[in-house]
Amino acid sequence: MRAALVSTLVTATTGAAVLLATSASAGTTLGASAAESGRYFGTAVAANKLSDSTYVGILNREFNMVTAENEMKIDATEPQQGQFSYANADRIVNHARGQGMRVRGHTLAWHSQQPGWMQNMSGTALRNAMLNHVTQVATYYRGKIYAWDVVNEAFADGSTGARRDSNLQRTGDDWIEAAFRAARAADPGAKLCYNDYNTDDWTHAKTQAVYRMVQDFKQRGVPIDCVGLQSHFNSQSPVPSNYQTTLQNFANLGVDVQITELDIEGSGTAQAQNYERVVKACLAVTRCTGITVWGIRDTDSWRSSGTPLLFDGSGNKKAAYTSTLNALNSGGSTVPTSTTTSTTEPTGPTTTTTIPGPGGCTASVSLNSWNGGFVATVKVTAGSSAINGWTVTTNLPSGASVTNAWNADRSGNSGAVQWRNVSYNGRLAAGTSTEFGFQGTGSASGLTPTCAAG
Ligand code: G2I
Repeated sequence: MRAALVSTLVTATTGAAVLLATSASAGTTLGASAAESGRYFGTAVAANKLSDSTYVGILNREFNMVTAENEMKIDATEPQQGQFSYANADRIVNHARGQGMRVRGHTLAWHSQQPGWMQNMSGTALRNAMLNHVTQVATYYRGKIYAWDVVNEAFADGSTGARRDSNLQRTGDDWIEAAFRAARAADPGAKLCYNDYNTDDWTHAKTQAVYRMVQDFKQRGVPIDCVGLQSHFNSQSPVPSNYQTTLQNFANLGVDVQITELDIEGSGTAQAQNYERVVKACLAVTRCTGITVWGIRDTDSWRSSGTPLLFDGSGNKKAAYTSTLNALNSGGSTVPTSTTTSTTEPTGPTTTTTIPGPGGCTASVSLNSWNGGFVATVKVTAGSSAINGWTVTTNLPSGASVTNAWNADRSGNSGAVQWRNVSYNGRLAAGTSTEFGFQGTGSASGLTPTCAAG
């Protein structure tokens, strides 16, 4: 009798241990779950809500990427020509980075939310003002932005596949590529995205037109690294059945794909199922690198009456939250540890190497090289245990030296250069990653970083 009881207890204990092990392998927040396949999960943030403790509590707990909802737009950052204003954007960027979150920059060139002085400009003066804006803002935030929405919403809706008419478009068709070139020169370590809405259905003329532009940019060496699909869905604009096809077709052009402003109007099970479909479509596409929802609580949304987000007005998780988390935990393709970004003047293939380090982390590098210079993006990934800090060593070939760097402290600038985490990116949960980068002169081909934890 006594023996039987002990045996039952052991069985129960074993069962509990198995359950714990199962739940420990799945993330319990959106950000952690997305990170398990190398992706991020982000949200739009409004600076004036950073004093709302419910809002900030959810933000810090759930998300690992942030987009300023309005604070980095042209009217906010250059309200008077030549006078730049970053206070509200800085509040968001500093909050995000202080929490170890990354930042998407939204947006450098757009027909909307232009300050009055720009709305009234045209021709060469406007083109130059736009390029100066791109250069100034991207330079100010250089090294702090994961991806820029360089150009936003430049194509017309409807069946024409034409560019949207705007003062920027009237400066000449090449305004988009000029903006991308200026952004690359100003912030060479950031991914550069084209971002738009109504580009989710593969059969739509607008989707096809954006696709052709990206294809053309890739063929001609215009620097573009990613396409953002805003993905604002409701009953007039539902999640299309070919959504995954659209994501995959853009990715096949050699760019990353990001879902940049997701919201889906509705409620209950129907809304939850739509979120699940969108998340699963991204997870199925290797180069779909992350998802951002356009706000935290329904009451924070630009379409609040449609209750399109993952938390209700009180900050409670909705059914859509649960289906999103479960979908993120259901697996899917893993984002490659390194992605290649384009350069204006490529001189050879990008080199990517992964070498396991001695203690608990690995590092891989993605190089953008041109004649006489390079930008290296290094990805540091924790092994099967969490780490509290890391040191990466890069042995630069002779003649190469580092000119500037971001997201890591450096010792040395040639030969064996050591890189140490900074305050906000040393702690990495098991299997998660962070990136730092540096720019240099000479050639860094064949770079093989090693990583040590601690
Ligand atoms: O419209 C939804 C999004 C479509 N894609 C580009 C995004 O940048 C855009 O975001 C929205 C913001 O969510 C709104 O918050 O962009 C709107 C403006 O185009 C933003 O609305 C503006 C209001 O129009 C202004 O009256 C207000 O002063 O928000 C401003 C700040 O609250």
